[in-house]
Amino acid sequence: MIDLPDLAAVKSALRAQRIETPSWAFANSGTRFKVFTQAGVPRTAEEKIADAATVHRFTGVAPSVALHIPWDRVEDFKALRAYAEDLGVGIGAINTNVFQDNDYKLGSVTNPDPGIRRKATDHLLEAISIMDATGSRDLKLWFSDGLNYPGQDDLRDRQDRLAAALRETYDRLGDDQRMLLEYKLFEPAFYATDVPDWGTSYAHCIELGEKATVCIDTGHHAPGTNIEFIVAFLLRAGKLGAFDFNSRFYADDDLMAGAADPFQLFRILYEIVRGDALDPAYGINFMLDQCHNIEAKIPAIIRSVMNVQEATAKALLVDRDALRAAQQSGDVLGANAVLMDAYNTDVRPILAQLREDAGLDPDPVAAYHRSGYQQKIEAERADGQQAGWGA
Ligand code: PSV
Ligand code: MN
Ligand code: MN
Repeated sequence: MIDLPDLAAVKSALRAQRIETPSWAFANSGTRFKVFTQAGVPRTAEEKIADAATVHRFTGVAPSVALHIPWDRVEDFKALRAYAEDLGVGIGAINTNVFQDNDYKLGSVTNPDPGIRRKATDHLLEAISIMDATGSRDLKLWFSDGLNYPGQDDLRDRQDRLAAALRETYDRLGDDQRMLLEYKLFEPAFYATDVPDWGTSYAHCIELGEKATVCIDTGHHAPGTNIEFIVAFLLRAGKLGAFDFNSRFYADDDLMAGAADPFQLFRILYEIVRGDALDPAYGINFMLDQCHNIEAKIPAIIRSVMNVQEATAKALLVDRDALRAAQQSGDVLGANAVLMDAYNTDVRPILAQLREDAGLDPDPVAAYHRSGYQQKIEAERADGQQAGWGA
């Protein structure tokens, strides 16, 4: 018989949990081989926000949507914020894009050409002005900068250029604003990436100051990387700021969170629970960063939110007293069994009950399909240019 921790505490932690959805996941996307377009996909930033609000309406835990600039550029960001708030969601992280311009072939903020570095840094500064208008707290930076060939550029000079751009950007942040520095081992550069790993991101964040923290995109590591170790280390150092959740089988697959390896998601969330970092007041932004190339987008995002909730519920069910006792006494198998007991618990009834208590349908995907929203957007969005990755 498994000794479950206080269920009321588990439920209240799950009620407080927040997951941020990415505007671009509602748009058309694909691989470099083909983009399969879907009916009803948003044409504008407003329509992406409307879809994000729909995900929140059925899940109750996704009250903010991250934007990507320039994909979501509008004339009036204050009006966009008001539009989102009217629909019951807020605008979350502002993601910058210094990877889709011909000028950035040899890099953005690390480019050897100072004029191109200026252009890239100005984009980062402009993103902070957008945050001023949207009320966003988080500036999310990911750089595609890197090298394809040994000798192509000076590895160390590029770190100096990166540090200078980050410093200028950091110094422009307001009191309530933060910088999230995302890392990625490879792609589009293949020999060397300028922010390849958590250690590089962490070192720059330490140098910058307390408003700079690391963003872990779960798809950005070498196969077999122990991501929960990174989580534990960064939490201990007070430098974990955000997640980009998604699943991978091979590379940066951007599949639904919790689909490829739910056990890994559980282990990550156990470290979050262990570090008392689940509560939104702690400040971690739990975002999704996904692309739904062949599956229906809104149900896939609802499913992803549910997968994160399920992994969280299991993490909260770990009997931490029993785990500690087993660890202290060197009971290897006992300690492992405590963790596995929680992982193997079917938490779906707890989450269904939680939703019913909150006045939601216990099955958000089925409720979405019944709602008629999909038919409505397919009819309403039949004309015009659909938004896509890069549009
Ligand atoms: C890069 O692979 C990345 O994970 C960054 O977060 C980008 O902003 C995003 O994907 C674009 O989809
Ligand atoms: Mn990402
Ligand atoms: Mn990625």
